[in-house]
Amino acid sequence: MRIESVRTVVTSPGRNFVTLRITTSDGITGLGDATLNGRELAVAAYLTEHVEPLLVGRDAGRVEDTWQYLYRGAYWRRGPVTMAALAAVDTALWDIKAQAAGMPLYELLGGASRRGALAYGHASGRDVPELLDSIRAHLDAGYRAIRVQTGIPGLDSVYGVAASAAGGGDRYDYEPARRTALPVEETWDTRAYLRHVPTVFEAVRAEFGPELPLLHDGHHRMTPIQAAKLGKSLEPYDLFWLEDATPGEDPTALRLIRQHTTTPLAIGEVFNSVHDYTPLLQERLIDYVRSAVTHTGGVTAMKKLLDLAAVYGVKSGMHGPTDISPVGQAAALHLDLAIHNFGIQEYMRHSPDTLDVFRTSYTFADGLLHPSDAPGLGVTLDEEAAARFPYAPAYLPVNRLTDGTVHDW
Ligand code: EZ4
Ligand code: CO
Repeated sequence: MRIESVRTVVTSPGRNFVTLRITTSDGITGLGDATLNGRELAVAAYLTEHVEPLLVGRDAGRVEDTWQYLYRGAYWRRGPVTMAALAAVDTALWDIKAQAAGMPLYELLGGASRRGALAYGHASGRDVPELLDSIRAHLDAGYRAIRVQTGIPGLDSVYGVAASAAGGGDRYDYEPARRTALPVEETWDTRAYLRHVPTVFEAVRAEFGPELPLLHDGHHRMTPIQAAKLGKSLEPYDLFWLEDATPGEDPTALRLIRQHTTTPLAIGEVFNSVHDYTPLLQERLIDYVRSAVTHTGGVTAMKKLLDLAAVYGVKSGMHGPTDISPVGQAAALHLDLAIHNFGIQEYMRHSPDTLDVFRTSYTFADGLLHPSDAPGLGVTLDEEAAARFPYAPAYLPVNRLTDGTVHDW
């Protein structure tokens, strides 16, 4: 079975997505997600100019060989653009292989290890009453684990807090993929954040009791000692994890946090290689791996990374915001179902327009996601619908401290 044609599809049903479509001589079509939020066209150009011509005519069944060919063969390896492009090729080839076998992908990865993947949703509120409403709405929508993000007194807009959290819907609207030529700027104050967050968790535990798994995302904004302090002050509220406490580039930061707190740590949504994790795993500095299939070289690379994590007792917690396309989300769900060291899966519902372009078969019931038993990934791309939503530049916000200094967002 040869690769006959390859196409990179950029579509924007509410937000931008980059999808690789590979078609074989047998007429099977495989899909891979290559979306890199705010830098979409860099990946699209990498695929169109430097990957598509290398794929046509290759044996579609040689997944590992193609991965190595594109990774080692590029000489310039790693990095978010390269690894997202490679992820899309790899995922599309797995999709094809599983469809050719007539099986859902998770069967090729070893078969199901569980009934479904525990999902967590994103509750948020500008203040505590709004947050508690949002948590209730998520529980009503079926979530059995909840990420808690909150407004900070004195700050206008804060990462993770829906602008219209009133009513507590579980639809994403807080990370505006705003169709503007320039990123929006926000103001940040870490000391105000550190004072406020423990009071919020105290209120949430008082309302919902000790059992509900609660998560929180620090979004790379703290210094190591600030993160250590937050982890310690949140210990009474028994978090499932504290995510991205410090910027991802510095593994030694985690060492310092770990010396001070038993709050479990998750990191890695901006990582793109197993090599970003090796010191963190070997020194037992983290508890959850946050990478996405989409940003870490595909199913092949994620499986190897999670197998290495398993050696150190570290579990998966794959990134699943709405800037991972339904194709990337489905790929994650097949891995979630198959691996032994599954931890939790992030899940934000995509918009109706997105789900018109990407026809999914995965299900969410009783707090658990399941990729479905459709052959392959179980997602198809409606290219006519995709063409109705042309690309528009959109950026994540940029942060500044109150004195104007640029800060991590
Ligand atoms: O900000 O995916 O845990 N989830 C996150 C996300 C990221 C976005 C960036 O594109 O941190 O909401
Ligand atoms: Co995050």
